[in-house]
Amino acid sequence: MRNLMIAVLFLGATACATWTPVTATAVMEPRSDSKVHGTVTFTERTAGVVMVKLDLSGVPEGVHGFHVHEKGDCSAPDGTSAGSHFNPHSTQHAGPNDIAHHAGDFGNVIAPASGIVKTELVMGGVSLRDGAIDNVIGRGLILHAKRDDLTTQPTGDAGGRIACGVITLSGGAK
Ligand SMILES: [Cu+2]
Ligand SMILES: [Zn+2]
Repeated sequence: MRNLMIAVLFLGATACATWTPVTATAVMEPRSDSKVHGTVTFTERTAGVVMVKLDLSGVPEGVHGFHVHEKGDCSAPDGTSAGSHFNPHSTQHAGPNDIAHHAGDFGNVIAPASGIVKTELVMGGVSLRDGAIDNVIGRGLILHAKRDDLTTQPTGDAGGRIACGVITLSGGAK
């Protein structure tokens, strides 16, 4: 009975919410002598579900770890200024589909021989909203040289940082 009550309350809240989509952009710049350029756009239409659209070029063919890092600081030539993976819940490193993972663990992206990566990811457990503990606005977005093995702590052994951008609000928020 209690569960039913909670479900009804939740549905009511969802139906009443007036939700303006929030959008953000990270302009990705090359690091560690790479040639990666492009943009990544974030859209949150439903609370806690963020579409992440990559539009990159110059990416070496292969599989590359992709994460939100805690600091929105891309100043270092090797991208290390962005710090560790964004981890507001103090969990272990894993993949985005694992129940427990860093909020910033976006898994891997695959680059074809053309070096052009146009793909869209759907991420839960992150937000673009002011005041949310898992808000990624102002944090660093990093593309790595190697595959994230989704296991090795605390980085996934994804190697160097070949692109970095700061996630910046671009629309929808007050
Ligand atoms: Cu990373
Ligand atoms: Zn991680």
